[in-house]
Amino acid sequence: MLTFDILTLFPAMFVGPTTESILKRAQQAGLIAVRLHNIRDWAADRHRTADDAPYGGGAGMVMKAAPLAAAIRATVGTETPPVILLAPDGERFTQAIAQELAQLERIVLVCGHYEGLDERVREALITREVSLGDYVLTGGELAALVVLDAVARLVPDVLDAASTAEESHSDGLLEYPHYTRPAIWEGRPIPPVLVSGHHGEVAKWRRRERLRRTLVRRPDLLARAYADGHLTRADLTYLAELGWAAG
Ligand code: 4GS
Repeated sequence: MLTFDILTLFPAMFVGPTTESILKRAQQAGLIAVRLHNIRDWAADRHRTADDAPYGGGAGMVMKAAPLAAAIRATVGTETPPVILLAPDGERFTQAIAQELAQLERIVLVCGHYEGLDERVREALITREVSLGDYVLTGGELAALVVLDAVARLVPDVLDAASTAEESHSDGLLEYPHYTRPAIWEGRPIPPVLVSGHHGEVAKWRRRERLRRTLVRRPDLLARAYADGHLTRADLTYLAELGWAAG
């Protein structure tokens, strides 16, 4: 069981995404737990203030240290889970990080909002910072949901093993194209090999499609797959036919 503790000023933002489909089923099956904590619940004053104006002036508001720190400390308790802040200056979130986090028993996700949090909370209590990418969101909530989703689906039995084994980014190649009935749609036929009944030929075609698509769309990933030893002699022969030379 992997428990996600999510600290946020807007717990309602998590309701739809965590109460539908696979994340809903994973919780019902006891494979993951999602616990939402409203940072405001740790504010000391009558107005439950969680933010304040920045020292030194400037636009926007800053998340106050005390309520956020109290929320983190109460949530962490006596255990030592990673306390991960979602922020654009963190390390880029990748499938490798998702794999790493999926091995843990507990993850605390802290959603920054406004201009950010008081830097001293970062220094004192945040153990890791993760960014979805080089763009600016209104808050860390959507980023936390992406991390939650990508990690939860890697927890054993949340999906069937086959669906995570071959997919994009797990072995560094993009996926092969998928088709379902009808065999001809708006004049477009499916690749005949898929109905040939030759499983070996299907597997070979799919591997080649993965290589070709990765070469065309993400040559950076192909170079990485090569460097990581994910490409076979047969792969390299096919790629050479496409004009790709390693390095
Ligand atoms: C991201 C991001 C982000 C930054 C939160 C501005 C509100 C916002 N969080 N990956 N303040 N990219 N956060 O844009 O994680």
